[in-house]
Amino acid sequence: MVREILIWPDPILKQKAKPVAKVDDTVRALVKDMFETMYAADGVGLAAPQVGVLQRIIVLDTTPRQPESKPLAMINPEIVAMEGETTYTEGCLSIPGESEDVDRAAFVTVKYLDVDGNEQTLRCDDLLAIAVQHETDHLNGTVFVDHVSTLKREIIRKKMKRLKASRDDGPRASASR
Ligand code: GNR
Ligand code: NI
Repeated sequence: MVREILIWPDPILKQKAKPVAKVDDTVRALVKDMFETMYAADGVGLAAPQVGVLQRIIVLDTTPRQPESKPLAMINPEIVAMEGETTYTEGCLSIPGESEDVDRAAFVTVKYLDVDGNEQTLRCDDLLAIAVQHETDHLNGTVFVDHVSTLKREIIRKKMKRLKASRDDGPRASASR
């Protein structure tokens, strides 16, 4: 089931998500919905708080629609090492149409539970390293605009206010605002 993605700013997106106590069928059903939602929205990652669930779960696929596409679901992910520096122009499904440069670590090592509850460790590079940092930010109540200047953030806040207004009562009504 494709779920609705919350648009920033939303109080849910500012909260810290809770660790998953047990990887059970409810968690696996949520992971399935998160993949469906991420692919439907053409994203490369999605964090549970974006669909209104304050649990520490993220899904990733940095090469969707490719034969070697590798869907990754991470439960209780924890970045245990960061190396190097890089800058990437990031977007977010909760901030549609906007993108800004964000400084990140170039490589991250992440520990997590897979959907079978087994502990995994993965060293990530390229877009996957960026996405893991972007998604774990979501679990801590942070979005990419929290890493840019106040001015840029406030401009984006106004744009999202207009976007939400147009979704709430149609583009016609918001055209006069
Ligand atoms: O789909 C997404 N693309 C993206 C591009 C650059 C840096 C980060 C991302 S993650 C984003 C999906 C999303 O909002 N996940 O929370
Ligand atoms: Ni995002």
